[in-house]
Amino acid sequence: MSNYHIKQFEEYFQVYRKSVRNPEQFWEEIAEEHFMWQKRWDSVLEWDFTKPEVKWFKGGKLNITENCIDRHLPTRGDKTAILFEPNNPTEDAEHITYHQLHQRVCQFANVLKDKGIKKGDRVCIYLPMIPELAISVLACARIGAIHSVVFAGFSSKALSTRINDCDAKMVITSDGGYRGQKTIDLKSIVDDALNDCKGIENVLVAKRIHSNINMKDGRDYWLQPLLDKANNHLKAEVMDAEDPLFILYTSGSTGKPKGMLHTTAGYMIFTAYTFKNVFQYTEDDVYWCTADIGWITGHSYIVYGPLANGATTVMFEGVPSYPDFGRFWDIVQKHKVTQFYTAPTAIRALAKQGTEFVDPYDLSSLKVLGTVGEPINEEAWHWYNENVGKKNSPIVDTWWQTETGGIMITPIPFSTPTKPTYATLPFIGVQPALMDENGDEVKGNQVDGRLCIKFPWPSMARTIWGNHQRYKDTYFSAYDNMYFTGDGALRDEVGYYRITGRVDDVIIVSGHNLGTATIEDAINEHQAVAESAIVGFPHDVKGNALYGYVTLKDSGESRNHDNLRKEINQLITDRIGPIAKLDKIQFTEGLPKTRSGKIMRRILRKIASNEADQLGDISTLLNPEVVQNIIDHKL
Ligand code: 7RM
Repeated sequence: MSNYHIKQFEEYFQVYRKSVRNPEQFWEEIAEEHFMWQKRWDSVLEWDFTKPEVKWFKGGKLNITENCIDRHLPTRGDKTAILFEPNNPTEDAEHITYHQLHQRVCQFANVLKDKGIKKGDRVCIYLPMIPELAISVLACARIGAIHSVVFAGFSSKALSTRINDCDAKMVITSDGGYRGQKTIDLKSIVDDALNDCKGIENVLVAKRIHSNINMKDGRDYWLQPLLDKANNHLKAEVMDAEDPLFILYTSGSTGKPKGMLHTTAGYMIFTAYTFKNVFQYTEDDVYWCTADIGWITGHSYIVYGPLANGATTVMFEGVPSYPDFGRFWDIVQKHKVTQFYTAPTAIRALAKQGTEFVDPYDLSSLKVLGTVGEPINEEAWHWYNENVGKKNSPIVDTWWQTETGGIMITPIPFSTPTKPTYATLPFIGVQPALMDENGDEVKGNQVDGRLCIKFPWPSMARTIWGNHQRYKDTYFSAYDNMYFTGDGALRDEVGYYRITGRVDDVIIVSGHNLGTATIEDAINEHQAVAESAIVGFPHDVKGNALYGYVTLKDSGESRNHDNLRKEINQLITDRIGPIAKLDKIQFTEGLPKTRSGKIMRRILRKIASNEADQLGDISTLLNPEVVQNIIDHKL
């Protein structure tokens, strides 16, 4: 039996037990046998959640790019590392081999050094999903610079806030990017942002859409001529196991984004190990995660995890709806994708279009399907299982966070029996706990509580950049000696976990705890409903009452809204009980969403509570325009 590759349910239990009984011995063995080090560590783990401080493999020396690239060269030099599928389906896909990736990363790293970037400097990357994005991330890691990727859909204001928060010295961007039929002018957004950023010395600009852009003399440089002159070899910087690898911003309960800091060795080991097992990756697979590298899912499961395993990882520039809603399946067929990892919001959007966009494609290459980002509702789960997986590919519902760095609760496909809407069991080395309001752990099964983690895992974020106190307050203060996730969860009769949503999405009505996700599931069963979001608003008898925002599949006024309201409340009564009935149901054209597809219930809650004047900055939403419309039609 190999601890590195779990193939059976029995093995999962055995390895899990080992990993929690003696975590240091367990992770030491994985680190030793499956990675390349320049110097061995002095201690495997030192930790103290009260400070909080966590150190994995202290004193160990390595470079993550040697593990992700160099070590594969003798055996996989000509294998495709990155398979780039452009926005335009008639443009050829680009196969970047490990050998080519090595050269391109070294060239890029030499350019960074030439421009004065040193170990520990922060480099902001604001690029669309083109190969330069993955390559620049790796180039930073090669020289020990800390990358801070900002999703290229964020506004100039969001960009400047992130550049200034970490004092970045350089921005890497492009003239623009393609997204379906549209182009986005990234360079002008950067120019705007930099009016507020005094610390930026240089901007490197990749050419993608050949648009006419402004280049500021002495500050801005076209990337390609610099790369052409750069040497394609560079010895990797020797990094300490706990040296910072990257910062990635995530939104918190307050307005200011949190710069989550991840370090080198633990992050590498956990993303690699989870990738191998959660996707049951084997040598000739073609793995595709549809996320953007601007999110943690892209960092861990497009770039680092797959490359650390010598995998072929697909990078898709476009959107699921271009040239039509069959694009994902066209790509799966074309590249014979074996593992496909996406978000519930994408599945729901595709399901809404009907099966005529899926049925024509040969999806028989698929072995494992994954979801991540939010709770997946039953309807979407079944649609995915039936129409994409043909009931023949296990679905891994993977729960994790920017803060956790890697997948924490998940089935192991072909081993763990799956159950719709359940992320199932903790991954190897992960020790979850459910906590009640009094700060006590809820033991046993068929219980619910707030999801915490009791013991460090290798890829946990080490701090919030520049604000360790906020890190402590947000994650280590709700419960003693626990990492608090901010999510609620239940554990069923066999110990499976179901993530019920952010704890701030639980609404207490007349003393009853109601999960918005549960109510939304009930509503979404209605055949006319496309999507819904429930929030609480103050009620003088019940404490809180429920306000539902509902979008319909057919937005035309073809249905009587009062009848629909009755039917929806009847469904809720049937599924949950009359206590969960909604006081108000507003039909709307759309729901405000983050760029990663999460419904912004905070905004809906303010509107329902007559606090629409306190919405704060909504410019980073995917669709800020729906907000005014919702306010105008508030009930
Ligand atoms: C990977 C990612 C984290 C939050 C997390 C949850 C929610 C993520 C699932 C999920 C239910 C899942 N990082 N979440 N995965 N909820 N089931 N499988 O999304 O930092 O952007 O978001 O997302 O609330 O706390 S994230």
